[in-house]
Amino acid sequence: MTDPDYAAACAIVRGADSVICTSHLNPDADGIATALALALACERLGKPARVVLPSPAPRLYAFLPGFARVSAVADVAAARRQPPCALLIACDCGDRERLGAAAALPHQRLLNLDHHASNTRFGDLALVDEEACCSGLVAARLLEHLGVPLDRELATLLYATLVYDTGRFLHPNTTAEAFRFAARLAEAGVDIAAVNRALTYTRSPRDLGLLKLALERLTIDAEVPGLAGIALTRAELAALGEPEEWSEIIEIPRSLADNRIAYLVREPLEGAGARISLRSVPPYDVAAVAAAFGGGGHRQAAGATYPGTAAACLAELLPRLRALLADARPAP
Ligand SMILES: [Mn+2]
Repeated sequence: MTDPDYAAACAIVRGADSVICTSHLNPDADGIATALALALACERLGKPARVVLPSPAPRLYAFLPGFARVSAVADVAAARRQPPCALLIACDCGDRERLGAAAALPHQRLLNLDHHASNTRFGDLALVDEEACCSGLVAARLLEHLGVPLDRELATLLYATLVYDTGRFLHPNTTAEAFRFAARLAEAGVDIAAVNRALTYTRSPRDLGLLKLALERLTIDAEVPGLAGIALTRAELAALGEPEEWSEIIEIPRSLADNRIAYLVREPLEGAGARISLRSVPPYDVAAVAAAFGGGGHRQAAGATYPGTAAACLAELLPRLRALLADARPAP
């Protein structure tokens, strides 16, 4: 792991006369708000900047400053038709494939700004800080190098990335640095309670219907303590429709006392296969399990896509998770 080269990233941004900021497929608050913050900062530097995502941004993030400017490209052809830019900045995206159609946006150079340990270092420059609790913190450090001061709008965007990626200051990435970052953002004028409300009280009646279904499908593993999860089939989801955001469903198994690994396996309504989401407490490295399925992520939060049904996926996934729980010994 090499130290992130902020000076080099700064030079790339300074040298670009137009910028597009993007993020991964099914972007979350860290990806969207980091992209918005960087676009806003580029404009403060006098550069035209756009935010173009590979899939639509969930409406629940409409409170983010500048959200109305976010657009999405439906496919590679639509991406190729976009006006070209000098610099494409990929935010919070661990590998090129996760950029989806956004990888086809016409650009001269690609800056990969991220904090995933599994980042493949794609692009002309990889500004990857594995120690950072969120991509927003990497963006904040880049803004410092660029000499863009934190105003209320920028700070609100960055605070949203921090609250989201730390699970409201709950996950192991909630470090002293995370709190220092929060304090700086609060001092810049963020309405902390308003952002927390906007990121927390977001459920629609359909979301609650899905929570009900997920609770009914909760399985506490009979073989290994500390393992629990939920599997949802396409047929089960068809009546409800997919939520904009899946992240709270896996919180159900995770919320069990003494849970060590939580999983969610779901068949998407559109397309084949099943999506795997994994969460763990240290020292259990679920990124390694996700990697075995061609995915990636963080040691304590990772995901992958499986080519078969949810049932077939569980048949392969559960033995691996049980083995991980049996093998790993907590650090002394
Ligand atoms: Mn992130």
